Amino acid sequence: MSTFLWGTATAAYQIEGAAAEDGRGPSIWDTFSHTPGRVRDGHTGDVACDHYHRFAEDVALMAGLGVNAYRFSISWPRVLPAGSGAVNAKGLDFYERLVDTLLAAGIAPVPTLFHWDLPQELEDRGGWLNRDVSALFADYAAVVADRLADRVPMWITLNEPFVHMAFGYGLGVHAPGRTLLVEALPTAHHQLLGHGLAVRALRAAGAGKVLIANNHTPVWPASGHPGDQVAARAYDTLHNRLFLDPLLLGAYPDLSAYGNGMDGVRDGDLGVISTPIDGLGINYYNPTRIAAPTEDGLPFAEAPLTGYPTTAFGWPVVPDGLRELLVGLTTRYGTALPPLYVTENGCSQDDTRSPGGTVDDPARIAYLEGHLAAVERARAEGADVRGYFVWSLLDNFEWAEGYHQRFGLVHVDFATGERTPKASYHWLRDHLARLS
Ligand code: PNW
Repeated sequence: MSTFLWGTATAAYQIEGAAAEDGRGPSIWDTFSHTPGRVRDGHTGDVACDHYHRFAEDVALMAGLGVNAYRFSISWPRVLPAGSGAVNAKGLDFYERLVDTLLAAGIAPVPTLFHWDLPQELEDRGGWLNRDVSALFADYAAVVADRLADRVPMWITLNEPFVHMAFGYGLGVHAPGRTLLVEALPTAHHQLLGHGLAVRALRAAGAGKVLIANNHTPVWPASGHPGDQVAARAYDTLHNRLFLDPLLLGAYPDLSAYGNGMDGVRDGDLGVISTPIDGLGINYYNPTRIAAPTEDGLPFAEAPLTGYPTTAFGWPVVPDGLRELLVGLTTRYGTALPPLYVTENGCSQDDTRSPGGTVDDPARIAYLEGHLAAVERARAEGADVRGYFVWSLLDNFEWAEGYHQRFGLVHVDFATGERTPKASYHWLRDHLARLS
């Protein structure tokens, strides 16, 4: 797989639906979305895009787009309904059907093993605050690899352990809805430990390449004032270094801005976490502007980043931030940095289907054009970027926003499940055709 990977990305809970079908167990996102007040308008992933039943149509859409890779995620509770113990063969069968359909279409399957849908039973045992979950994650990785390692060329262990820690355990805006602030830090260590153990389990099962997909951001101090500079460094430590230094350098960064730092690190853990990987997945959405804290609690405050176009989410559109990030990581980590893959990049827009059945999304085309050019500039400046995956193939369940944020290249009518390729889909198809 030395050719550049062009793909789209999705995640199980966001698209599959079939939440209670074929033996799938509940995850923390089922619990969270069914708790009133947690997700906008009470939306849930019960049906979502019904991809569980419509996956063949979705693979055909990707084939029509001309991509050579697909990043999806495997639902842990579909494979192991209680998180550990009994294997649900029907769950594995589904992913085997998906993988075989992709391969028949000439599309490389790139599964992510954990995209936030922890089996509820493991949350009941403390979730990622419980160190035991790290080893159970590796056991689950081995179960999936036993079935699929012969056909899957590239694996991703975790999706965005930073966002899962910060939103799920720190701020409570994602499942499992805990509000622990800095007390959430052990979930970083346990996720990273789970990653390292899973890398080893995957290799033992004969898996191909193994990556992790991190969410990273360029951190911009709000001003030159020392307080803002110090806060920006503290934020960079939490969002970027905490999830890369242990992986690539075998050591945690200085976490003294976060109280007692990292509890619960045992001898040998960092050796496991820094097990070599074959690539680093980068999910990029926007830079982050940081100012000195205004109240007690965290050592930084997020400041608005104005003067840029915004997505429907209100996120600033800053394509050059992707170049800055890719080149900045290359400079920071040097030879310790494995090849880079942009595993997510995209935007939500208020896309509507016209009576004629078309979906015009010029802002998404401009977004993609800008960010693809930024990847090219990064490569010209020495960043070893080997792939780019658009978030997302389909409009889908956007976590706490429910179905309100549409990120897809393909429009989904959630009442009927009908798929309509947007203008951006046709644009990307033509763009990829020109490259080959
Ligand atoms: C990612 N932030 O989440 C996830 O991997 C996807 O599942 C999600 O649909 C996509 O980005 C769009 O939100 C993020 O606020 C959530 O920095 C929040 C942030 C970044 C990424």
